[in-house]
Amino acid sequence: MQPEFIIIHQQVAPYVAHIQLNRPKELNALNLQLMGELRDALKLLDADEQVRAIVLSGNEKAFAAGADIKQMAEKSAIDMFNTDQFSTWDTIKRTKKPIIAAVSGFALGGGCELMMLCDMIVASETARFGQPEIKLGVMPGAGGTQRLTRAVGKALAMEMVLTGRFITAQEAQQAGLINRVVPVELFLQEAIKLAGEVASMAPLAVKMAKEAVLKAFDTTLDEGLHFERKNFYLLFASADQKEGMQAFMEKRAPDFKGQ
Ligand code: CO8
Repeated sequence: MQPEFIIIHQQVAPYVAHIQLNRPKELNALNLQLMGELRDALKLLDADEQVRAIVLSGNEKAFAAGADIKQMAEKSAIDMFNTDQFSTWDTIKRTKKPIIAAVSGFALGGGCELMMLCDMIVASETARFGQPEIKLGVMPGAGGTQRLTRAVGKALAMEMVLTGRFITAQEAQQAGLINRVVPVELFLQEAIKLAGEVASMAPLAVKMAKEAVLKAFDTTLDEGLHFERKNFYLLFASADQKEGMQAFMEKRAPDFKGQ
């Protein structure tokens, strides 16, 4: 069945797929159906050998303005528990291929949290980031207190989470939340370019390197180093390691096959 709230663009660059959140009238508010469609699309692309990196965007006005408040407003705690919407987020988190967020306009609440689930972030000058849940009488629930704090530090995270203040793209870049800021007309193009660069590397090395970098967020230094070393050794079992090093010695570009 065709998804209703996302659009999947295949091969926007060699080995790069693009998923666009597409509920423009609601500023891409993340309702349960949209999140389910996104989870399913990412699972498919993660298994597709023709895809090596994924770009996730909204539109110029909004990446996503958060969870769908209208869908949540009347829910009880038990409804929320039974719906278990975060299992969708847990599946998205397990995507092995890198996801590059292309952000313009609002990235708020669950939208900011979804963006932080991505591996790199390219933002337009008009992007605004925030965790305004506090203004609704709740708090972030999809990683906002954890990933934001790890990215920007306690002082700014506390301020954003406790006051709901939005920060600009410039401030977000200075704080280390995002990779780069570009003029609005270029945000998608730049994200695709960055994804294309990653997609030209050896796919197994990219996946294992992503896994190892993410490991840094939930383990000790010693365990992380051990994990890194195992992945490093494992890559010597790949044909692409032989090809990459041979190509270097022969002074030619490598031809990576993902094996
Ligand atoms: N949910 C539902 N509808 C929304 C949302 C949202 N989060 N954001 C905007 N909309 C709708 C508006 O209701 C409006 O619809 P309508 O035309 O039918 O009234 C339409 O989108 C356009 O919005 P505005 O008219 O408000 O546009 P403005 O440009 O005036 O304002 C803002 C833009 C500032 C972004 C404003 O819309 C706003 O404050 N939105 C809510 C932001 C917010 O509070 N987000 C946090 C939501 S809670 C959350 O994310 C919890 C996450 C935890 C788990 C995540 C699970 C997915």
